[in-house]
Amino acid sequence: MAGLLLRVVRKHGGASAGARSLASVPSLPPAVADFVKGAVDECRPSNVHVVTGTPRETAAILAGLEREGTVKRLPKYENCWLARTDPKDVARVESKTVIVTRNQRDTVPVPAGGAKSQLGSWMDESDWQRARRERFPGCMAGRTMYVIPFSMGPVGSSLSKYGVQVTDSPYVVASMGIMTRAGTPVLNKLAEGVDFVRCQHSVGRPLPLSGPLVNSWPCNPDKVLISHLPDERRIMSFGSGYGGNSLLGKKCFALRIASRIAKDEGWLAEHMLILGVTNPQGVKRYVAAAFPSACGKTNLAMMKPALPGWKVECVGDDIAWMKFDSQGKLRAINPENGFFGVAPGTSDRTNPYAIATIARNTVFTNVGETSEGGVWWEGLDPPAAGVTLTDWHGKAWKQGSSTPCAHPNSRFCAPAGQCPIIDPQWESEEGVPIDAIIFGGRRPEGVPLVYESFSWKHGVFVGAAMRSEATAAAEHKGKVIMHDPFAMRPFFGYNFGDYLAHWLSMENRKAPTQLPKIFHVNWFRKDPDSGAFLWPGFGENARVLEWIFKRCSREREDEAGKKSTIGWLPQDGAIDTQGLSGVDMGALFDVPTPFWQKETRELRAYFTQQVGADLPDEVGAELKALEDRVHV
Ligand code: OXD
Ligand code: MN
Repeated sequence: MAGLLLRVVRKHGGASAGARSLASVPSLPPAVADFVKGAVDECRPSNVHVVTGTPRETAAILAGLEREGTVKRLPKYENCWLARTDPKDVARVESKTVIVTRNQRDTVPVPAGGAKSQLGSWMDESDWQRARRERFPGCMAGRTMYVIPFSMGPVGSSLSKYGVQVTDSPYVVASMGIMTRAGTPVLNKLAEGVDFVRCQHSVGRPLPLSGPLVNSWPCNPDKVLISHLPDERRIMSFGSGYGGNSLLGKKCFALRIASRIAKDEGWLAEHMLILGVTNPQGVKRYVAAAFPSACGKTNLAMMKPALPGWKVECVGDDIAWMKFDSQGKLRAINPENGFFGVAPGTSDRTNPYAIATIARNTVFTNVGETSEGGVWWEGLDPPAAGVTLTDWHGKAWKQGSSTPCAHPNSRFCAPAGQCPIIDPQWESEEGVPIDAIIFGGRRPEGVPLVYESFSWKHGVFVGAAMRSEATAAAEHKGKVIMHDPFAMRPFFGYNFGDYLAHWLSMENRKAPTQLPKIFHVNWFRKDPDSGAFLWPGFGENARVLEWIFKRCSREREDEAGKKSTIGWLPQDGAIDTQGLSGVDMGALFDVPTPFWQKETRELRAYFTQQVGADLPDEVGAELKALEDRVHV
């Protein structure tokens, strides 16, 4: 079969949309055809389908998935679908995610004393070749290989980049169709000869199956390997059909590979949301914000401000590509075309605009289902009387049960354009101008609601020092406070020390440069006695955005700010608390010296063990200055 297909590929100068319609499909641009031919030779699918991206094609793919039992229609909504995965395939698998470079130090700083790097996983080229040989040959037998031409960013924008993903998962095709701009317009762009990232993905379950599938969800958990070859601009992912492991445009391309391209080309690819905020006078500013996974990025990106007269509009909820323009303004695009958001906790109270966004054309994965053919998860109001629930395993579920109805990392995958507050500029080719960068994390103690860095260098240090409670988005368990510098720990495409140097270098650009201000926020501080959150969060975070807005407009350094050991804090009264009751601003802004002494000791140990000689001197000097200020 594979031989036959290869002959077909050669005859047409490229792979085509499958045996059914070989004659009617345009041939692929030569570089794409070479890539596809290589993948066909290796994976030996029985058919090849070049994705055009038409609604009719998407409907046919979803109908096929429904027939296979991989997704079911949710009749309560228009064109919404539910997938239940194999319970062994529910999250990103960081322990099986690697970057392949000639030298380990190109990927990660070499940790002290033979410890394992927490800043990425390097794989040696020959080990990777062996791993590839153990996985890919013949892995698509009996299946269709889909060829997805896709664009990260609006097709034609100077900030966009292109990719071609081959995959044997129609679920991935349906999801990439939402998360990226995919299909014929991108193929036309590729025909101009533009570079593209080569993305090869297989669920790793050739036909005939060697064992039964769970939930009709093909995957191969024992053999999962998500590998990146930044020098070749190539991604090869095997064994998982889930989220960031398989929708290769997202974490693999838009962060890991793109961060490396960005370093080479002088821009930034970051794990950041982008939002526009307009004050009651109609002045608008854009900010980009980096938070570790599952810290409420989507909620902040779509915030409904509690402050009268203020407006927030969403450009993106997960990834920002940013580049200084010729006037020196940092311009950002959201390279994605959809939201792949964590469902539990999303409700009319926490994120009404997300709820509106996911009401149609959405693929849900591992959420609960109602007897009315709707979706349900923890955080939503209980369903109406008489409506029963089925959990993410497909079993009857009752409130109060000891297991959750929806998996904690269950997701919605919805078109960004459906968001009622999508920013009018969200697809602008030149990107939106960024005035402020915000870092943040889940810090139950010691870290104030908001502070501003003293300088760009200090801001880079603040990003490097980020820590947060662990998340359900990956396989970590429990509530440990993990280091997550720049919220990029799982997503760095190259050595973190070099990444810091790249950020620092923005200050020394020869061209005009207006550096954005850098802030740190913490919505998650808790009362040590009661354990309750000190800050109401959600729409009330607009009060913090207002202070940030004012700081960006300030004429004088000390306007609305007071200097503390860790950065500029709001002066008393500078944050509008009108209408808020029971909020202890004193506790929220306390900067306890013993806490910061411990924090700096912890940071020094982390930098010493994990970054070592690769830590730029400027960042070391910022740590020393903080130690001196808190008297370690
Ligand atoms: C995500 C993540 O899915 O950060 O966005 O894990
Ligand atoms: Mn993310």
